[in-house]
Amino acid sequence: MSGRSTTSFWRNRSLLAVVALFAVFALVLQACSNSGGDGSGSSEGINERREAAGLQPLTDDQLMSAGLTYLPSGEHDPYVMFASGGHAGQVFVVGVPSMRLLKTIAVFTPEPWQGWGFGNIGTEEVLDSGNIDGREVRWADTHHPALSETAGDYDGEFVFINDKANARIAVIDLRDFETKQIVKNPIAINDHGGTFVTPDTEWIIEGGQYATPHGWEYAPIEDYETDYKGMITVWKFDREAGRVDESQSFAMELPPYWQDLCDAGKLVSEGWIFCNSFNTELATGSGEDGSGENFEAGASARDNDYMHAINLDKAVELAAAGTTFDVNGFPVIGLQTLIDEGVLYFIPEPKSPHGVDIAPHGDYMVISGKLDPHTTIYSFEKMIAAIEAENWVPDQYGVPVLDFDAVMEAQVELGLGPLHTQFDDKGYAYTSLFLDSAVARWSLGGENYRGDDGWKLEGSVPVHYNIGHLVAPEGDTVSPDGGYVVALNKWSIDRFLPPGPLLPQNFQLIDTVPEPSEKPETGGMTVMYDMPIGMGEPHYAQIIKADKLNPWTVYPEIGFDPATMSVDPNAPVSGNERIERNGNEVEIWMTAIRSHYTPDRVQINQGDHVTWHVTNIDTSFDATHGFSIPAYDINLSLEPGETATVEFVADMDGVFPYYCTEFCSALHLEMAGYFLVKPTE
Ligand code: RUQ
Ligand code: CUA
Repeated sequence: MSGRSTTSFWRNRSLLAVVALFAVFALVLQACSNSGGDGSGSSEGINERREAAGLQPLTDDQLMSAGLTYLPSGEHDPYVMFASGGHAGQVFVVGVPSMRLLKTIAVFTPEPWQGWGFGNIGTEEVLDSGNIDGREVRWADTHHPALSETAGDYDGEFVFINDKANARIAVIDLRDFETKQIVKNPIAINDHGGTFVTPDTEWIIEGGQYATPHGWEYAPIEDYETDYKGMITVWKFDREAGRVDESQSFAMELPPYWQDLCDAGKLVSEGWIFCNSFNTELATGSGEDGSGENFEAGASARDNDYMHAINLDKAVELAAAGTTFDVNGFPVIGLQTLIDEGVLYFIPEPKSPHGVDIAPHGDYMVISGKLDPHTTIYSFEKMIAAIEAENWVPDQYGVPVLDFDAVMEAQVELGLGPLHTQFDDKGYAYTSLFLDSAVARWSLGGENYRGDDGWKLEGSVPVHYNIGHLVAPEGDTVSPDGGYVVALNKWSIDRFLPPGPLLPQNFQLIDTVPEPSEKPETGGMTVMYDMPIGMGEPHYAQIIKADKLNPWTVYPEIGFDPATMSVDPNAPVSGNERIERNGNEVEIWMTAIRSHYTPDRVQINQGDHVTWHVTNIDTSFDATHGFSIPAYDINLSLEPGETATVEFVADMDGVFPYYCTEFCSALHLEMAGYFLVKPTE
């Protein structure tokens, strides 16, 4: 926070950056000319080698990009990006600036490498908690990861993520990068504006999307205006327990507009949340008979939709006082109560908006309308003044709509299809332009940012192609870092060898260190690196300083159960391995260590009910063991110290060799056992 209040500070910082960049250039040039003789290490030498390998020669700019993104073996990235996995239902962990995929965290979807959902009852229970009315749902459309925050800054303790398709949210503990909880929203069947956290992670926001009747009960579409409902749910997060506390969470009933992205206020605006919306037209589609307009046209007819500004502090009081009604046993504050108690206000926002992003000081709300070339910046202070002056007219549901001109601070024309915005440490903002396939860099005005120099476009850089979100290091916190932007592109078209007609998505790393004046054609920005993602379409991402993460490399004690994050007193440990039989009940306590299981032969009878506990008693870095049983669909991944249990009825007779799926030692192939199921007849 310190020192970010004066523009002269920014100018000095910019000057420093220019000087530093020139120094780097000078070094590169010097290195090139020094070693030009024998060719090795120079751009000439590199290009000779490239040509021989059938690659294109590099320009000096490209050589610079390569040098700024390459990490020699063993060097770690200074930043880590958590990216949604889209309809893969997972979360990707990527090093920045190397853009190397470090892990895919299994969340809503079974994933065998991590042994997620293949018999380990700890993981099955987490997945089952996301079942809907007793039905197993084993995919998700993850959209917006949110790192936990302390005082508005990422603290590296947890990541949350929503499932747009089924309105669920998940909690991932960053001590072991494992999912601990999935919560199904009891009133909505889909969501979008989640997850976003309040500055101290007391609340996790989940905004709705396609309105349905509460509890997704049937109601005729003709009754859309009265029976269909929008919603925002706020989940109470219990940091101590590392879990959402459903008993203290609640929702708000909203008009059946399609709520979209949300963001939490911070600093001056702490205690408020903001969500944009579309389909204030109340379009209901065209139907079989072709009457009515399809959603594409119907939901974008009006010039304005409504940003929802919600006084969260007041809503929390109302919920605590029980001023709610029940939907599926979940408390909901009614729309009329929200209006009467001054909790909910609307602010007109340009045509078909997408994304609301709160500036680092909490003073501005930035909205972009997909069908408007401007980004619109609203002042929180002006919003409060308009509320106090009752400068509003009610909408069709009686919600006060604040006067646009009274609340708007500035509009900056950026280009076509502006979507999402991130911030840096120099008072610049970056907005994705979907239709232009570009990233625009612009300057925030006002005393907290670039003063009189602000509210103007600095330039744009083309990206490839169809950018959705973009992300900058700590770029949505109270103290963004700057230096990079990652464009999360929906299409890659010709960027990579086509692996069939389903093409990878494309993450592009952009250098934002140079000032706009140094490279006016692109506002100072350069695309440095392309990273294909051959999995679900990622939406949002967040980038945290790597040194804020402090994960375990082995579990703290032998017999540790990740489901409870504590030692399981019943865990097998060295010396107590055994098989106990009690009629049809067979219970096995087994240990795994390089390179054997104890016991390595288990004989039972067909039809026995088996409870099989396994502990990895290895305690060294990276000494993971697997445990797989063929045909029974069982596969565990046991990190050092971890214990897990599988439970099943051995209804198939036969001989089933079990083995370790991780190449853990020279005698890994010998890390096996026989599971013999003797037929009953
Ligand atoms: S989305 S491309 Cu956040 Cu789900 Cu905007
Ligand atoms: Cu343990 Cu292979």
